[in-house]
Amino acid sequence: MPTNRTFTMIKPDAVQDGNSGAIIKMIEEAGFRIVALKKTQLTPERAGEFYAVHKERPFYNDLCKYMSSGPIVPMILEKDNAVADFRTLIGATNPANADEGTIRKLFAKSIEANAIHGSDSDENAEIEGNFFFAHIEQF
Ligand code: DGI
Repeated sequence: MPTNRTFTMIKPDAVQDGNSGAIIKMIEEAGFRIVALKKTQLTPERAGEFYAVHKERPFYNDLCKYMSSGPIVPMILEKDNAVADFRTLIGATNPANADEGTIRKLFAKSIEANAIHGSDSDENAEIEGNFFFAHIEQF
């Protein structure tokens, strides 16, 4: 049974461009409740840990560099069917393929600087949320 939480982070390009507020507004208007939220910055090492699953991919080093290049806004979100509905709201990884009205279509610059992350499974949502937030911050 799908859990009702997912994890997201607004990525450095979108934070830098001043789009955090507009993105959070879209998330709340889509019916997600914010369970946890902060502004922080990853070191390249911590970005590498977060994206360890992509270690063998050719874009891994660039991704870690990019994800540690500026502040990010990680969040835990709650809604029925959260993981799948949030992936629909953000759109395809490559903004060129993202549907109209999705967050990536509106705010992403490239396949790498694609504005926002969304967990791809309930299991990863839990792991990723715990990567950024202590249990007492998740309510
Ligand atoms: O779950 P997604 O974020 O949509 O995509 P993913 O889990 O396949 O990849 C994680 C991030 O890695 C993605 O948001 C941006 C980056 N990425 C994925 N594929 C490529 C990529 N970056 C580059 N430069 N080239 C790629 O082909």
